[in-house]
Amino acid sequence: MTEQTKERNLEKYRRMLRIREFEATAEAIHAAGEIPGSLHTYTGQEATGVGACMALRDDDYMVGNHRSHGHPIAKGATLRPLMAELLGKVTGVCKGKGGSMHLADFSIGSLGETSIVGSGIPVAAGAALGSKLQGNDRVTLCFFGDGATNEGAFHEGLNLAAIWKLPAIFVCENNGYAVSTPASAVVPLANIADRGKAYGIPSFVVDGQDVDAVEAAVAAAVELARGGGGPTFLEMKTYRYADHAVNMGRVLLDRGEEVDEWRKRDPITLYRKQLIDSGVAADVLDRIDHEAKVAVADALQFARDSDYPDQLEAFDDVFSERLPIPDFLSQ
Ligand SMILES: Cc1ncc(C[n+]2csc(CCOP(=O)(O)OP(=O)(O)O)c2C)c(N)n1
Ligand SMILES: [Mg+2]
Repeated sequence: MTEQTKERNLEKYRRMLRIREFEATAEAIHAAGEIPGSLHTYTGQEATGVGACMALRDDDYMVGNHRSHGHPIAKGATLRPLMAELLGKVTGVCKGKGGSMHLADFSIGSLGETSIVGSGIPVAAGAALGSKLQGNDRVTLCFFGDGATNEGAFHEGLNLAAIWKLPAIFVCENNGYAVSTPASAVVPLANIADRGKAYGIPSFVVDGQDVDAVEAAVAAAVELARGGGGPTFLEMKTYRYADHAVNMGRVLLDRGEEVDEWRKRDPITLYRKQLIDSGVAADVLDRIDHEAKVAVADALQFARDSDYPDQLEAFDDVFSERLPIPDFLSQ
């Protein structure tokens, strides 16, 4: 293994650990009342985000969804503004006005997310169309869940990408459920990848627990898209350990021993073993683990120390005309 490959592998491990630690911390402080609203954790799905983003260039675009804390971290975002955004602070990546489901960070090509399931797919097609019209070679990668593939926006977005041969990569993170509905109950196919094939898009099933397999599949898709060959659809088989979201009311779903079964193929445990088998010393990995904890603790401290936005700025940075500030706010 070359030194460059080793460094790259350690970076994948580092980003997966950062996501896991970030999510554990977010869940804990949410329970303590420090984060308003709901929180959809990404724990268990780290390899799909990290493998995919490691195959992108820094200036490539990425579009996420409601379960997207992990995606910007996977693309290399700094943690402080992300954590501050979760806490609604002015130092947040969207100045505290977006929150958990709106972590847009243009500095790393993250075009953002929305809570409307499937809505990122036509946005990604639009970004890819923009690159094509501008004649640059940026690609756009879009993350969405299995549930999103039942939305009209999915089908419209894929069709446009196919007929216009857009430089887009569609990554379906099939974690088996949409809230409490099993994918098997609403998708009459063994593989959601078959939906991409129906649009004439090269489509593949990928082991979403294997970060190297994910990276290789996305790298091939990137090469095709950059070379003008059009979109690829990748279905990543993965799993979320936690409930759909915290603070949305307990969704009654007994997954039995399924969670434990998936934990046996935990993406971080698997990768750690793989790295050790390839000759990486355990203490090198332990140090990365420790650094991830320190980085997330630092981000949390930064977020806690930051101010809330001034309420007079509520109408800044929005597309609509500025509304008159009500008297009770301006006093
Ligand atoms: C258009 C729309 N329909 C329904 C919802 C409510 N909702 C929020 S998340 C979600 C499930 C999405 O499942 P999936 O796409 O598989 O993503 P996952 O949560 O599993 O990552 C639903 C139905 C919504 N936000 N938007
Ligand atoms: Mg799902």
